[in-house]
Amino acid sequence: AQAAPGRNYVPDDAFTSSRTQWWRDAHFGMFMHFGLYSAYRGEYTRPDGTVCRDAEWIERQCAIPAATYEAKAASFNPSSFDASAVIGAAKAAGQKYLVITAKHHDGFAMWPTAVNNWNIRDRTPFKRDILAELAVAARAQGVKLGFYYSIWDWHDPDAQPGGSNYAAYVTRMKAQVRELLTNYGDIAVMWFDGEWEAPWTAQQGAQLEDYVRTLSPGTIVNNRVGTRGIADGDFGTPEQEIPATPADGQLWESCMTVNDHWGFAAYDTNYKSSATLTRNLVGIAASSGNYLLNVGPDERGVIPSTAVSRLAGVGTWLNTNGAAVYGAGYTGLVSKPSWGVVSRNGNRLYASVYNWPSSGTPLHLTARAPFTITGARVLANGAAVSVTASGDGYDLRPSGSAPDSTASVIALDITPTTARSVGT
Ligand code: H79
Repeated sequence: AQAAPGRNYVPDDAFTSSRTQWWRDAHFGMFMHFGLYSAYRGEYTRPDGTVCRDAEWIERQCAIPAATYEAKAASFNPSSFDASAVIGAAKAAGQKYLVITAKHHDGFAMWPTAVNNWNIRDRTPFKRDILAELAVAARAQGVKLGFYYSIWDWHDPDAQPGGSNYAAYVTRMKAQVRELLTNYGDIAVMWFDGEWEAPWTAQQGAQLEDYVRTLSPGTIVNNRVGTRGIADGDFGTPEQEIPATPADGQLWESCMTVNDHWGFAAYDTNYKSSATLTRNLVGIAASSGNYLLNVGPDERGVIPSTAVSRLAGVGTWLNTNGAAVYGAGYTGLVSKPSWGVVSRNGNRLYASVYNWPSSGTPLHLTARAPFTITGARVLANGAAVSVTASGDGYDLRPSGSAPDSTASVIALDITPTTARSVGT
């Protein structure tokens, strides 16, 4: 959304617009960092034999000579890339959309762009159009598709600091964005990055946001297109964090890695557990945010199997407990309890219990506004839960042992309320 330059940020229609409804309900997407950097597998061996490690930043962090990085493309052949399997992994995880790095900071296009020859068709033996294959598979399986596009570009000569013709680069950027928004069917999300690097300006950000809106009015745009208050898209983008107090008048999405890197790094086996990923998702959804969880396919184009299985664990949990996430959001009705989180969808609260009580011990809900509970049951098994008014709220007493050690959900019917699945 845009506000006039110089004005303070004002909340926009993204909170309530039918344009963003699917995104606000979905809460969970897959981020995929896949590019020429993936060919390094996270390691660059210097001419002197020493090894430097990094992922999608490897060209910069390891000071790989430009000619060396360019030559790497001749051996980039991710022939095991299987778009149906990728989309299938997202579906199995319960993710409703995929955002793929069409172009990262290295400037390398993962599609056969007509704008330059720094792309997968002109430089690799692989040649296939990753984006087209994903578009077909995503449509077939009912997953929405978005593109990540880095405004910061380490390769285009006109985009370099001190370059003589940045305007020419911006023209090429827009031509690439046009390709992305017109050649692959409906594009659900445009996810820009690197907008903080000079000489990109707030005005150029506003023009680019306008450009996207004109070409594709339905596309949801992230805030890294420009500068807050001038061009800040539809949603904020906390990176590798779950903000404690996210409510600031803008939709938001936390992008986070499943291990410790965005791009593939063979040495990085520090995968988060399915339980951690699930609780991240539940907590984010209960604050009306989205969770964009990243995976990095390897040099063959294959998502590491550990990543796939950890994501699948989230999907298994969602198969039973998805009502606590999909279509749900923040409730101002109760304080956040110590034993879990509470989300809300209309006249139903979902108490996701992380620490299940021993028999008879109550889970206390502190009410911040008046409401009554007319029914309570455990989603996993339908077991009734005893509810009693207590002090500043209610005590819930479930019986038996926890149906799920990650999070067991108690659904509470409440009355009277105003339906509200997002809020501040
Ligand atoms: O695409 C992912 C990152 O590559 C990108 N945004 C996410 C989604 C990003 N670009 N820049 N930054 C994030 C911030 C810069 C971080 C840095 Fe570093 C710290 C650059 C150098 C030190 C991270 C750690 C990259 C290299 C080492």
